[in-house]
Amino acid sequence: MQDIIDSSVVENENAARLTGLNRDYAALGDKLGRRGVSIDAIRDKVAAFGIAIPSWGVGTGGTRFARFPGPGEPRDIFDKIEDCAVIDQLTCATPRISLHIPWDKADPQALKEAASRFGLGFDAINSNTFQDQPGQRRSYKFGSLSHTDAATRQQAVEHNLECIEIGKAIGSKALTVWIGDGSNFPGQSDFARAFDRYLGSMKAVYAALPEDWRVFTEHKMYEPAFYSTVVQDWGTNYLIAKELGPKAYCLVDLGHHAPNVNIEMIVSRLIQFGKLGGFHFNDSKYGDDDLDAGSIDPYRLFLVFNELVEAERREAPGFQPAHMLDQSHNVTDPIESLMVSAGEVRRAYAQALLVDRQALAEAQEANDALMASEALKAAFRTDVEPILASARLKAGGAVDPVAAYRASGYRRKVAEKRPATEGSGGGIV
Ligand SMILES: [Mn+2]
Repeated sequence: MQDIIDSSVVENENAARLTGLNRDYAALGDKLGRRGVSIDAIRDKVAAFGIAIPSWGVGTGGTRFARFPGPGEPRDIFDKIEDCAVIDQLTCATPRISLHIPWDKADPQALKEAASRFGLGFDAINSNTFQDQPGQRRSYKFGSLSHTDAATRQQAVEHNLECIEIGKAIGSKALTVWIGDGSNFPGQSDFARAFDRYLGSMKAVYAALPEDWRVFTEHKMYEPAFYSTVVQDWGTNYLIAKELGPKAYCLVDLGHHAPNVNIEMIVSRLIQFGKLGGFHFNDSKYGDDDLDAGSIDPYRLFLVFNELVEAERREAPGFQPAHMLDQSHNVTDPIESLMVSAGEVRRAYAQALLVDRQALAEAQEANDALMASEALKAAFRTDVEPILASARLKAGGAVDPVAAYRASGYRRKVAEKRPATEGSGGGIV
């Protein structure tokens, strides 16, 4: 397996941090040991927790106002795969890439070879019927899978079928469908008829799924349509999964909810009824998926993971969620943001593993609200960084991925061979 960052850079950076890490790990291990928790067992679970990188995430994102690209932007999917390989080499947390079609369209064999050089595989494949592509016969301006015109719906269905074929060739096991369909004016769209048309289209997509595949539908409350969207919330998403059948699951993008919505409770409901397919992790202050995971509300991320760990512990039927980042890196180096974000997701997982579940259950049974809350807070307050760093080090990664990345000069080196990209125009990520 090929390394992109020179291993001597990583070794030097790690050597400078090794003594401190060992002391911190021993101190935390001692503290957890007094509670009957094995730090090594927690570290091994964290080390086995993988998060997929979306191919589009390694390019600088933007808004509809502007995009400000950085140096060395990836030119194509093969550059993106190399950037993803850097992230995985240093974090040892991101072994799979999630492709987006048609943005990443290339010879499937070449894609497989490029990824496997770095020990990477492919996660869910993403279809795109929210924008028009050059030469496309029919426009998605007024929708795709729910369009009033049958031929436009058929075109959108066929695109999803093509995504499944590409996915089969590269080893994906799931299709993620997010649509931009909706309306901007009250009365513009008949809610029920649009949803009927969407379900009809998705049934045709579902019928083409291979036996061992799953389809994830992703809800979003607004944008690009600003009055209504066809798949607006988890309730509609659940109806879709129920209508389609056992291979259909709901995908929860943390940013796609109204402010203050209790997302961890949605997660619990979907787990309880066997329809949680996976996540797009990110954070948001006002709306959508613009910010890095854990950057605004790490406690909420932890509360989501509290539900996931509980489901894992009780072996909830059908519980096999996919984990992916989906965020827009507008002002940072995307590689750095993705490394830090993968760490934040693992941090929430590690903290959730530390919840004293017996104490929590007892407090719940006794209606002791304060101690129930404290059971969660005690785990959340634990600084698990030594566990995360040790998991990376043991797997051959960097104790401090951002420091190793900066020391490597990777961005400067790729900027020499990748020409600067245009900064103007809106940036969809
Ligand atoms: Mn998403």
